[in-house]
This record gives sequence, C-alpha cells and structure tokens, in this order.
Amino acid sequence: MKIGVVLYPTFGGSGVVATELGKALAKKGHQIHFITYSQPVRLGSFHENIYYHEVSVSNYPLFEYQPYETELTSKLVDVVINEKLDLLHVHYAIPHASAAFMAQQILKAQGIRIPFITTLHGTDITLVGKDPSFEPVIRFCINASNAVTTVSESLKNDTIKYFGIERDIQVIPNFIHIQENSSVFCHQKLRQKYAEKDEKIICHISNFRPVKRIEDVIKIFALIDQKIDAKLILVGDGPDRYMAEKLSRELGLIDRVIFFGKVRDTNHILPIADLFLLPSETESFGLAALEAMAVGVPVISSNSGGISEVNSHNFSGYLTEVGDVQRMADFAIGLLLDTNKLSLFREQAKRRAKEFSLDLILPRYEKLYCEVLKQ
Ligand code: GMT
Repeated sequence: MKIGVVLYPTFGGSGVVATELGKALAKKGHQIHFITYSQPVRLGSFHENIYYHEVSVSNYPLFEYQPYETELTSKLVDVVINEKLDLLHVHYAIPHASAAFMAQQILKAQGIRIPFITTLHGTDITLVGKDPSFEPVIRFCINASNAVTTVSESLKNDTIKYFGIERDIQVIPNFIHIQENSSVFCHQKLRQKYAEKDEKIICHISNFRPVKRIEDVIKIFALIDQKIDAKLILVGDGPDRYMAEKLSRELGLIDRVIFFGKVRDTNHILPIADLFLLPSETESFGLAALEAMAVGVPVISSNSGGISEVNSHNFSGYLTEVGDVQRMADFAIGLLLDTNKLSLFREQAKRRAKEFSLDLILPRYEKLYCEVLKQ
C-alpha cells in the first residue's frame, strides 16, 4: 500500500507513534510518505520505502498567523496525486483531520478517491478538543473520517462523551518495539556516570506541560530523597521546566536532579533507571510509561485517563489518585527498599509491556487499512 502519514514531527507521543508505525509498515514493504513541517524526530537515518514531504510555511507579511492548514491541504493534494497514494493516516485531529477532509473533497472534484483514517491521541480530545471553539470542526472531522481509532478505551469514552460521537471508533493501543539485545555493560557504564553505586535513579520524561504535573515529580523525589540516596533524571523540555529547576533549587535538591533537556532516543537513558514517575493530570495512554516498562523500569503513576490500561497496579508499578504525592512517594520508597520486589516488578513491567508489542499491534492497523480501502 502507499500510505500518506500526517503527523506532528516533534517529541510528543503522537509523533513518535506515527513515525514508529510508519517505519514498521515500511519494513513490511508498504510505501510510506510522511507529510509534515519538519523532519520527524524519530525518523533517523535513511529507510527504504520511506519518503518525507515537507510542508513549507510561507511568511507573507499579510498573515499575522500562517495558514498551515491550507498549506498542508495543498501538500496532501499534491502528494496524493503525484505519488498515487492509496490512503491517508492522520495522527492528532487538529488540524490534520480537517486538512485531510479538505484534501479529500478537492480530490473528489477531480475524480480521485482518497480515504483517510484519523487516530486520536489524547490532548486533541481531552484538552484542546474540549475548547468549545474547536468543537464543531473536530466533531465534523471525526464523523467524516473513513475510520477513527483511539489509543485507549478511556480516550474512546472521552471522545464519545465530549463530542457526542455515535460512529464506530476502534481502539488500537500504542505499541512498543521490544529490543532484547541492549547491552547491560553499556548501561552500567552510563549509570556510573550519573549515580553512585548505592544510589537509585528515578526518571521522568515529558514535554513539561502543566498536564504532566512536573511539580509533583519534584515533590515525590524530595520525599524519596529523605529516605533513600537517589538521583532524579528529567528528560524533555517545555513551559514548566523553569519552574522545575526553581523548585529543585528551593528544596535543596538541585545537585541530585539532572536536567537532560530534549533527547531524541530515550532508549539509551531509560534502562539506567530504577523507577519511572508519571503523575499526569490526564494521559490518554502514557507512551513514556510503556517505553520505561519495556526496558524493565517499573512505573509509579496517577490513575487518570488511559494510564491504568498500560500500567498495572501492584504488578508493573503502582497507581494512585492524581496529586497524591505522599502515596506515590510511599510506593516508590517501598519498592526501592525491597530488592526482591524491585526485581520482580522489573520482570513484570517487561512482561506487561510485551502485551503492547509492535508485532501484535501492527496487523491491526494493516487490517483497518484494508477494510477502509474496500469501503
Ligand atoms: O503528552 C503529550 O502532551 C503529547 C501528546 C501528543 O499527542 O503527542 O501525547 C498524547 O499522545 C500520546 C501518544 O498516543 C499518549 O501516549 C499520551 O498519553 C497523550 N498525552 C495526553 O493524553 C496528555
């Protein structure tokens, strides 16, 4: 199949999922055309069967706000015609689904059929989508898509609840490419660089937006730090980074908190951690938690949104109410102090992650593509 993939090229989970899905489909022989405004961060080096089409955003002085949606639509029309695409798969509703719909209509007028699938990822529904000014467009595009998927049951329920959607929505969870061959030796060497032998490493990865509750991450670590020698590794960047640095200084933790900033491939860092924190206000899935679990790092998380569909309480980690910093810290301390339990949870986290293995999820997307093409 020739598939156009529309995505955000940044560090956000939707872009990561879209890129990894495209790469996996390309490996299976499909021709993948990524369409977005800059090279997707997870795309990496050259891949056979992968093409990248950059949407150039003009800066005509008349426009105070650049018409990205229009530029994207034009690019979609162009790529569908010239690359003879079979279908479009758009990740994140805003503005990708509406651009795909517009392209579909333009192409229809030229006698070309191009179905599009919309995958909803989370904040397009739960945060941005709930802003009433977006509601008419999002609702329309969800209904107009040839197929709609969500990354969790929780997000499907939110979509139905917030937008009154009655059409069929398929849940296809996010996935992980399990790599068994990572070198324990390399991880040990890296670990020694950031922590003493008897120190534990706690990790958090996000885009540092308020929804991630970075303040809770720091406060949980402060409580852990009172009982256990530990370091906190923070990966990512965003609006709350300054606040996180300030709070770490105020709490006298700054020499134990390491800010890595944005990292393209977190696979190198995650395996050196003992525990992963994800205390988000809401999370449709929690891909970062799954990535941690896949390399044997148990997760302490909130129980909001779809996280409980990924992190299994008292198995791959623990879940608590949003904002219950003390309970999250108690669970963390209990686990870190009990070596046998920590080893058990490490294994269980890996086992749980395997349920989201790429091999299991990929055929579900391929089946959906075939169904849409037959419509
Ligand atoms: O977490 C973010 O703010 C980024 C956002 C995105 O769309 O890139 O992530 C959402 O999609 C991810 C991939 O499906 C999910 O794993 C995240 O849980 C979801 N984020 C939220 O719901 C807050």
